[in-house]
Amino acid sequence: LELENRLRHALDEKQLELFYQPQVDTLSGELIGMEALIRWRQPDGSMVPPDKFIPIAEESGLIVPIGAWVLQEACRQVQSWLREGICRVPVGVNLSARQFDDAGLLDTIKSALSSVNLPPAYLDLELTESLVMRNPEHTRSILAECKKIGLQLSVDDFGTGYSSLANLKRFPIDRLKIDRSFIKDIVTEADDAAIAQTIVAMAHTLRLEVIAEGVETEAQLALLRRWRCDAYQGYLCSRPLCAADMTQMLRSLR
Ligand code: G
Ligand code: G
Ligand code: MN
Ligand code: NA
Repeated sequence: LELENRLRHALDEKQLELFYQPQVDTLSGELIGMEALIRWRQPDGSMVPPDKFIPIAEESGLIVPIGAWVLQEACRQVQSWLREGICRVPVGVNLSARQFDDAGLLDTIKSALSSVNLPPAYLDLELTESLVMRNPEHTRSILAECKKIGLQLSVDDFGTGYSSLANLKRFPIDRLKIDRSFIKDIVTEADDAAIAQTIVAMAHTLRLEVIAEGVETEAQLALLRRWRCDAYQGYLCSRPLCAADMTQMLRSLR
């Protein structure tokens, strides 16, 4: 409860901040997108990692106003990069189940976009596999609305749930993100390599784009290239960067 009160305060006191992690094409190395990741900067400068406070935000319902802030801030930042002419890629925003069940979600998204006049294709919603499968009919109708608006849709942490790709195909999604637990040992474990390679091949059969998460080494990247995995995200390219550092990176790419 203590942490919950401090978290409520954090939102009002502007202690929350978004970091951005680049997503790059495996073959060309070109930037194709980025993921927004929330951080809580304490008054003393220390950072609380999201796994410490997102669960509390979810239980308390604070994730709804926090998530609305994340959508708003990500849209504002990308629009500012667009105006400067240094960014032409979408930003991925993570959504929790609780936000998905909130009747105001679509209005929140639309107003985040329209308040800064951001074209919807620059916003990529990241939904976990378990969120999608939890209430398939509800999910399908919301996702259909999202596609009608023109948003991008990604399935995050793919492989950790129990759904098959065939099941996912019934939803209007654009891309899969292979969970980093499957990428971690692809160089040394033949089984993990087989699973990851199969996910890439099946996703392509279903015309989904594939992003590998948690890529840390050149050897992992070499395998992903061989399998024609479209893009990756991970420390090999960059850690999540604060907005100022991301701005510098974008300027250096121009
Ligand atoms: O940034 P980090 O690598 O520590 O992220 C840890 C977890 O926190 C990730 O699983 C990510 O999905 C989650 N997370 C980060 N930012 C957000 C956010 O804005 N909203 C939600 N719901 N989860 C987030
Ligand atoms: O939303 P998701 O659960 O996919 O969150 C991404 C998480 O993965 C963030 O906490 C981010 O900091 C972390 N991450 C990103 N790249 C790497 C990486 O190369 N290695 C590891 N171990 N973690 C990573
Ligand atoms: Mn994510
Ligand atoms: Na993930």
